[in-house]
Amino acid sequence: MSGTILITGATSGFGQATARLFAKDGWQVVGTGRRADRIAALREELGPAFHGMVFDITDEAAMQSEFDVLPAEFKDIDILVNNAGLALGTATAPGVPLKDWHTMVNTNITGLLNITHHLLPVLIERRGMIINLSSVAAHWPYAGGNVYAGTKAFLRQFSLGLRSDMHGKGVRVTSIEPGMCETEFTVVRTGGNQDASDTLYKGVNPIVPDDIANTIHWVASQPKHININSIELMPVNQSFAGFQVHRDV
Ligand code: NDP
Ligand code: 8X3
Repeated sequence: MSGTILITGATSGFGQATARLFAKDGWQVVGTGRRADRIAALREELGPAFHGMVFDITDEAAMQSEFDVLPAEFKDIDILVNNAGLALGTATAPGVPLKDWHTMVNTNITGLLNITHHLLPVLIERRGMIINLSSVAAHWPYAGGNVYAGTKAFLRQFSLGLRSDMHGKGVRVTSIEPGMCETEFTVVRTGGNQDASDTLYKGVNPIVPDDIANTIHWVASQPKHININSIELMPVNQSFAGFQVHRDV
């Protein structure tokens, strides 16, 4: 099976690994991101099967401009992977700058909605697929997760709602909900602190980007009568803790 896949956030982590895997498997790949140098490097690496789009996903006009010049051979998009996203900070709610909450909502929700809405007609026409990158944070609360976790819970529920709305149209929708995966995620979350990222993942044997790319590929490879609604996956070394209890004494 092959076709055309559009992956948001292809300049790093899950998105980059997914672009590489699908290109290797013979797909036409459209990859997006803000970092033009990374998009150019992917084009160099993957060749003419890759088309890059450089825009900030929160900027609807910039997104539209890139679609206006999308070459004909990349227009028939079969799969949208909504992957671009970020967490900012690990502080509890009172300590988080409001602008960080806005950035997470604008990126993980509003930007994702813009591109999804834009591509729904072609995805319906092609009886395509939408794969959304949610998170274990959608299910399992932790201190410091606040708005990031909220955006991922939105995405999980939005995926289920889209499934209902696509009823009878042959469009498949999947929510992928990973736990700890070592990418640039924690470097971004900590404002560029590579040491904090290295410390977080040390000894965890975390998920790696290729694991998520393989999961996305597996979802995309299912027969057309099967919809994978959601997949939650974690490193073996990450699990659950109990409730926290504060005593007023
Ligand atoms: P990375 O930081 O490695 O990659 C994030 C990608 O998102 C980059 O390509 C980045 O591109 C893109 N991106 C971020 N903000 C914007 C923006 N405003 N406009 C356009 N693109 C943007 O992280 P991951 O690969 O780990 O994360 C991918 C997704 O998976 C995210 O949605 C994340 O929430 C989710 N996730 C991650 C987990 C983890 O533990 N790593 C676990 C569960 C879910 P650029 O900077 O070039 O714009
Ligand atoms: C991020 C997953 O486990 O690092 O979406 O909070 S985790």
